[in-house]
Amino acid sequence: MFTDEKKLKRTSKFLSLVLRHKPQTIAITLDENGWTDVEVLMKQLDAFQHPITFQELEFLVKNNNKKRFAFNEDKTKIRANQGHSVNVDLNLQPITPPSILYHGTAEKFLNSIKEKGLIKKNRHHVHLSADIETARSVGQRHGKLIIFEVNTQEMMERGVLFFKSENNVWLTDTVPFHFLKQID
Ligand code: HQG
Repeated sequence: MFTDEKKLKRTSKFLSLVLRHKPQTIAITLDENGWTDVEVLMKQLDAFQHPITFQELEFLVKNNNKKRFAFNEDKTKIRANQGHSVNVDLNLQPITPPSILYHGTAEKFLNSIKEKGLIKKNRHHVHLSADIETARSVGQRHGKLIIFEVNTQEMMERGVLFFKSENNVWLTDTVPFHFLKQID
């Protein structure tokens, strides 16, 4: 099956691109909740030089290191669990987060974050994690790492809403700077 780790990673990245950002790359569409038809997806992946069998797709959904994708119940549809820039409604329900969450980012963004807080840029939400390790790996992608502790307790008390994606990424709209404490 997917013994080739490199192919797995490459396909996962490509799926992230088409299921979160640019479905038009392979001429597919996402419905308002982000779902796309599995058969059509496979046909188009094939047509655009990223062939994948259904068994491989199942393997990828199940074993993806961040559980980035999900099937519907009968596995006729698939979507990304979070991270979209296209306008989809994932029907996320507000939920109470732990009293502290973390956000890893790069030092080069610090001045702008001081000014504007954490903003979502292209994505639907600011992404936060329950553990420092995740924050570390997310932040390192952008440059010299800094890590913030987010005072979610106080944000909650002020009525800010939090959501959690299927794959346990904590999401919120913005985080004003005064709720952040740099810890690393
Ligand atoms: C930064 C991965 C300047 C923000 C991860 C981040 C995550 C600001 C970058 C998911 C800013 C945006 C998302 C401000 C925030 N001024 N920079 N005011 N506010 N930033 O990639 O959180 O692998 O859109 O700190 O696991 O790094 O794709 O967000 O550094 O869950 O599945 O702007 O992506 O998941 O970068 O990562 P991103 P992120 P996947």
